[in-house]
Parts: sequence; C-alpha cells; structure tokens
Amino acid sequence: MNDPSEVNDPSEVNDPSEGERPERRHQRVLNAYDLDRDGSLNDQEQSMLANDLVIGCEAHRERIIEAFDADDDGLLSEEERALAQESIDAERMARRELRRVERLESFDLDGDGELSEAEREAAREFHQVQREAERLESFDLDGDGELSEEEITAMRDTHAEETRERIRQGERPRHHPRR
Ligand SMILES: [Ca+2]
Ligand SMILES: [Ca+2]
Ligand SMILES: [Ca+2]
Repeated sequence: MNDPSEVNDPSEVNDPSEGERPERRHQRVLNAYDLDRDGSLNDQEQSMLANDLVIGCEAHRERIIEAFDADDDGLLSEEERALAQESIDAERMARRELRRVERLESFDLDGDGELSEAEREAAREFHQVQREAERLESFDLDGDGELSEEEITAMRDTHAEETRERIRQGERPRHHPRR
C-alpha cells in the first residue's frame, strides 16, 4: 500500500503550518526577523531571533515538564521523557492521519483512497484560491479586491509579528528541549 520510495507525503505540502517545506519555513522565519527588509539578518536581527528561539525553547520545555513531570520534581526522568516523546509522536501522527483523511474526503474524486497527481493539483489550486481569498478578506482594507503596496506591507508586518510570537511560544521549535 505504501510506496517506500515516497518518503515525503506530497499531499502535506499545502498545509500552511504542519508539513510546511523547510525552505519555506526558513524563509518565513527570515522574513519575520528581517526588520529593515534588506533580505538578510544583520547582527541585531540575528540576536533578536536567537533570543526568541531561547525563549521559545524554554516555553516549550516548561510545557513539556508541566505535562509530563509525573513526580513533580521539576525534571523529566528517562521514563517521563520517553513517555513525553511517545505521546508527542502519537499526537503528531494522529494529526497527520486526520489531515490525510480530511484531504481524501475533499479531493479524492475517484474514491480510490489515494490522491492522484491530478487530484493533488486540484487540492493545491483549491488551497491557493482559499489562501488568496483569506488574504483579501483580512488585508484588503479599502475593499477594491486587490492588495495595494501598503496593504501588502501591513500583511507582511502582521505575518511577521505572528511568526515571532509563535517562535517565542516555542511552537515548532527548531531544537529539542534541553536535556
Ligand atoms: Ca535585515
Ligand atoms: Ca484518488
Ligand atoms: Ca485594496
């Protein structure tokens, strides 16, 4: 059933957060901290990113400890750590499975239980149209049906702030919590 050569599930590519392609995520992070918009991170921008990553890692670690420190000693024992990992992995797989099923429900037009190239293409297009509509709804302030330069700038600022906030919350941290 599973083709072993298919390492990445391409149907995941369109999900805006989970399954985001690493290079796109990298670009999003870069954009979020490139405050002067010169396309790269200077020392100040880099240290801001580094700071936020530390804050995020700490937040993530605290959440994990809160959830899995069964004996309340403020540390995760090997056992508690293993349990935490197991539970996180299980949750991730459950989410992935749910997305897969939802996608099949919407886009598996011939009902063969898989997304063909054409069905994937349709899914991609659908998501693109949907994203575009969402953008307009949120950022087309003068309601002329397109995004002016100012509206695009406002949208970028909003997205950048959201990304920075997510990083500070320790969502999708790039490093595992410290041992
Ligand atoms: Ca910069
Ligand atoms: Ca199909
Ligand atoms: Ca507009």
